[in-house]
Amino acid sequence: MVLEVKGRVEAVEGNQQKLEVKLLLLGANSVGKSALTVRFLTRRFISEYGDIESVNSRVERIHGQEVCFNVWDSLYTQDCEKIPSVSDKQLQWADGIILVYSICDHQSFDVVRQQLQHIRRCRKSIPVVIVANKRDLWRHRSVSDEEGCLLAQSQSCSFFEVSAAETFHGVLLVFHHLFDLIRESRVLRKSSAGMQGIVRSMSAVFWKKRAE
Ligand SMILES: Nc1nc2c(ncn2[C@@H]2O[C@H](COP(=O)(O)OP(=O)(O)OP(=O)(O)O)[C@@H](O)[C@H]2O)c(=O)[nH]1
Ligand SMILES: [Mg+2]
Repeated sequence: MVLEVKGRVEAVEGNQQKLEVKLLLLGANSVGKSALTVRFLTRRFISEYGDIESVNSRVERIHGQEVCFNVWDSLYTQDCEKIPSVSDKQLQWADGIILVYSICDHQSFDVVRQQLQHIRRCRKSIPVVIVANKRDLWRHRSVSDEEGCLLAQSQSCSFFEVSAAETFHGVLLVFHHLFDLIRESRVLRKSSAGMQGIVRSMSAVFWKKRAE
């Protein structure tokens, strides 16, 4: 069951704008999507999380600005027909995506690769961060950090290796980095919409003059 939260609002409180971002966590089973989410939301690692899909929020102040993070911790459907297990609803909802795999599970890396291909087909320029989780289990590593890095580079994503079990700060860095990417992409969208407006008005003037 998905607990829905309020839609995107940029509320104005006093003179301050409150930014709202929607982050979606995807990846195979048991890679640590819930562990990363709970770490970010509560700073805690509680080891067992159950299989509940949910959207939860946390408000933070970043560079003096209030930011509301809405985090959708998804479930991976094992139905082969549905691979890559990313719904249109999820893709339309999200402002940014965290793709998680476990460094001890090469299959989970393959799932991330498939999900990323699907995401790039549907939403070419959405900000994506790839997270290699369970770094503390490096003795059982089956995915090298070069593999993760190369995949990220080839699809214009960022890449982090973390351990939800070990540290809060590494996890915080991932969420803050994705927030920065989303903010940059919004600025870019606004300025390119502005440029398009200028080009449209200039060409209207040009065609009017030619017609005279
Ligand atoms: N050692 C270690 N274990 C982790 C780490 N992150 C998660 N785990 C463990 O991995 C198991 C699965 O973690 P979850 O967060 O439930 O994984 P998930 O991706 O949400 O799994 P599903 O919701 O079932 O798809 C749990 O037993 C966690 O305690 C980590 O960084 N290191
Ligand atoms: Mg989970």
